[in-house]
Amino acid sequence: MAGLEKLAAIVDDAQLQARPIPQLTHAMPDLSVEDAYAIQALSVARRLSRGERRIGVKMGLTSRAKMVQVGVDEVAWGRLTDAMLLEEGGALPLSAFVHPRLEPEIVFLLKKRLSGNVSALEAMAAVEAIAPAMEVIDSRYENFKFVLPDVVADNTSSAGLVIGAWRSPEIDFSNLGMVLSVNGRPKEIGSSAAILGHPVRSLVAAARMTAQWGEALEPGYIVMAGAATAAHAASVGETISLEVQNLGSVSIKIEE
Ligand code: OOG
Ligand code: MG
Repeated sequence: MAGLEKLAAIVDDAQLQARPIPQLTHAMPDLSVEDAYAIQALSVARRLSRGERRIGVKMGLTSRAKMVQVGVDEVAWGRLTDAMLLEEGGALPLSAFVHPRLEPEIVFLLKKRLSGNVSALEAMAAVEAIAPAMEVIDSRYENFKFVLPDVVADNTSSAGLVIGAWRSPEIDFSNLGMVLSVNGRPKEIGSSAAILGHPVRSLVAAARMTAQWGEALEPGYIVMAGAATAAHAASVGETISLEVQNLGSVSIKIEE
């Protein structure tokens, strides 16, 4: 549909130019979540046609803290590409983003395909490794304001990710302390239990929700479980780090 293609170009251009746009639902209050996922798929197809490679899926709004911060109370997912990967310990150029925020996450690396309704046990059996991660979210909408169809069309605010060292998923990651620090001072403190009660539930939800839109979680994919706390709005000069109990840490420095 041409209309959806046009909307996909609008969100894609906003991302490319790091320029905020009005919420799509302002002009189209009836935009459905279904059309929003179609816009997301088309906008990510534009990225792939520019040479980016699909690397996985991110889950969003899987914790109460996140739902409250943005005022959307439904889980959503987005598509990750290799262009979003940021070097652990490296720099994040603020000018390449509209108004980026960082948030503490746990990420899964899959060794088996997962699709549709799977149990937590089946989901765990597909996990090769887990790692601490920070996601950079950057809503392309003015003032970081949106409702569900807006954020879904905007690839669920996907912008960047910093992934720490991978380790065996055998460790119990149901309730690990997660501390997001800014210049060494704790800013957001939470637990992996805030992610749907257990992060594996986010992986189960990812398998189910992507299948609803004709996709599967493929071997080699990474799946971000969603943030355990509210996100921190980044400023130039900050070093932002995340420490996850028993899992390790990641950090990044914010530059111009
Ligand atoms: C939507 C994306 C939410 C998460 O981890 O909850 C998300 C947003 O807050 O802009 O990535
Ligand atoms: Mg996130």
